[in-house]
Amino acid sequence: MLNDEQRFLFDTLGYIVIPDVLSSEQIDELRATLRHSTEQFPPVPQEEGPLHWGKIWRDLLDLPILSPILEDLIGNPKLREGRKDHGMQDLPTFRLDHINIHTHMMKGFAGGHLHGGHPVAGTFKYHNGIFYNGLTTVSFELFDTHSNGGGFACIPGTHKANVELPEGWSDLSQGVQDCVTRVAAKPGDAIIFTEALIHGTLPWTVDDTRRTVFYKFSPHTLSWSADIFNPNDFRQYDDMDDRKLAILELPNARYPKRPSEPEPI
Ligand SMILES: O=C(O)CCC(=O)C(=O)O
Repeated sequence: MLNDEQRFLFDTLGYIVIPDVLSSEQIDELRATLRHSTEQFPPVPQEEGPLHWGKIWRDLLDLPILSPILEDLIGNPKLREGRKDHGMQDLPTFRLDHINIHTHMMKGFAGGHLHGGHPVAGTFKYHNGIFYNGLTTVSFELFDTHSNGGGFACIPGTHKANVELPEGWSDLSQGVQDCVTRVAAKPGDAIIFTEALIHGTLPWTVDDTRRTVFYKFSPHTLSWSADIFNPNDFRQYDDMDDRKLAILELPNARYPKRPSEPEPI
C-alpha cells in the first residue's frame, strides 16, 4: 500500500519514486536478457515481446512491493471487497496494458516531446480516499540516471491541469522550461506516474548508457493499447501463477461467470 507520504506526493505531483523495488541480481538479469527496444508504433509481434525473454520479465508483473501500490492507484477496492465477502481468491484488479523498452537514449539524443495530459493519455481523479487513475506507468532505469543530465521529466501537478501546455514548450530539443522537473532514479528504483501528467524525455548529453523498462498498467476495465495480451500465451511458463495470469486478463468488468481466460475463480 501507499503510505501517507506517498499518497500525498502522488496526489499532488502525479508521480512518486519507490526506492529499491528490484535487487541488484534482478537488475543484472534484466540487463543480460534485454533483447531489443519495443514501442507501440509499431508494436513488436506478441511472441517476441519481453514477457517471453525470461522469468524476470514476468516477475515484473507482480512485484511484492509494487502490486499493493498499484492496487491503491488503479485497482478496484469494491471488487476486492466483494471477492473477499464471497470467500474468493484475492487477485489483482489492475491489468498490464503494454510494455515499452527504450534503448535509443544515448549521447546526442536531442530530447523528446512533452506529452500526456488529461484525458487523452490517462485520467486522474481522487474521491473519498480512492485514486481513479487511467493508464499508469512504472519505469525501471537499468542504469543510474543521477549523474546524467537527461532522463524522465515532467511538469509536476499537470495531471490536474485545466489549461493546455503552451505552444512551443513541448519540444524539449528546443529548450527546457524551468517548470520541467527532472526525475532521476538508480537501478532498482521504480518511478510511477500517471499518463495524465505532462511528461517526456530530456536531452541526453553524457556518455552514460540509458536503458529503461516501462510497464504500463490500466484499470481492469480499460485498455490504452490495441495490442492486448492473452494469458494463454504465457501458460507454458512454470513461473506463471493465478496472480500473473489475472494481470494479463483482457479488459472487462470481471463479473462472475464471464467467458474469460483465465476462468473466473
Ligand atoms: O523517457 C522517459 O522516461 C519518458 C517516457 C515517456 O514519455 C512515456 O513512457 O510515456
